[in-house]
Amino acid sequence: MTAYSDILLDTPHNGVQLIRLNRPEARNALRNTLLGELADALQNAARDEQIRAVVITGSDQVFAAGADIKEMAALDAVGLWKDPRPTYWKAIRTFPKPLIASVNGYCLGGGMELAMHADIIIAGEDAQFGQPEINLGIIPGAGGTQRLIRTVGKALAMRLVLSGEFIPARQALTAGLVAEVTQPELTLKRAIALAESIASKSPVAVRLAKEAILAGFETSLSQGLELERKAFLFLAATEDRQEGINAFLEKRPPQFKGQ
Ligand code: CO8
Repeated sequence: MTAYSDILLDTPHNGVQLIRLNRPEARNALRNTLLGELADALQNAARDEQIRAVVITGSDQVFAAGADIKEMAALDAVGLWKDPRPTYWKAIRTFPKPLIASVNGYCLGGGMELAMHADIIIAGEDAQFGQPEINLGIIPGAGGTQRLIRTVGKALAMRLVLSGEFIPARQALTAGLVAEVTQPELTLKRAIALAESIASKSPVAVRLAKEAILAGFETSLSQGLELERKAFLFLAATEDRQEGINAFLEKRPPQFKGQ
């Protein structure tokens, strides 16, 4: 397995790869090394048929405190333009398998944008979400303004981005940012259990479901319905669909193979 410095990879278990952000001294600030390693790990996970879902987590105190302010402060406009970060973000954005963020503590700036790249966020009661870039005289730069309005609507997106105020997990749940709130000590356990449950489904159906839902973010309803219809028809030709139906009729658990 590749050796990384800023992330830790657990041995995949029950089809789930756990990735831990691991820069405690900098509150998991997303320096280039970290984002590059994350992109690389996800690209490997995308190729590995044994891995059917990925969970990303931070520490008990912080998911990630944002971009690495010290690293980015050194970059002028041309430096930012040449920076590899957009390539890393693209690799995270296009990861085709389910990605679950398990969030405890601070989830700020680029850290919140990373969590929003996940398909599902599970948050501990202690989690705090915020886009404090405005306090630095800048704005979110990894999709924060766009994903927030599509996820929580204009009122809260404006409040978060313009004021830099944080919101607690419960409010993030009500706003639709977070899928579920847990006791802080149970967050990772729940995220892994959910990932394992998803990993036991047909990987083809899961992949197409993710693709169809994400398409809903950026396409018209009629185009989205068309895409869903085609994916639905495609799945009719898979062995997994037959296995799912047979298993139901035979009153046994299905064994999906991704075919
Ligand atoms: N980048 C770099 N280092 C950081 C960051 C960060 N985002 N966050 C914390 N650190 C470092 C601190 O500098 C400190 O280092 P040192 O020990 O060398 O002084 C160490 O981590 C510990 O930090 P604290 O003592 O502040 O830890 P606390 O547990 O008391 O507080 C907080 C944790 C609340 C998370 C606090 O650290 C904080 O507010 N961090 C910054 C949050 C923030 O503003 N995030 C948004 C970043 S901006 C962004 O994501 C997008 C664009 C960035 C471009 C910047 C260009 C100028």
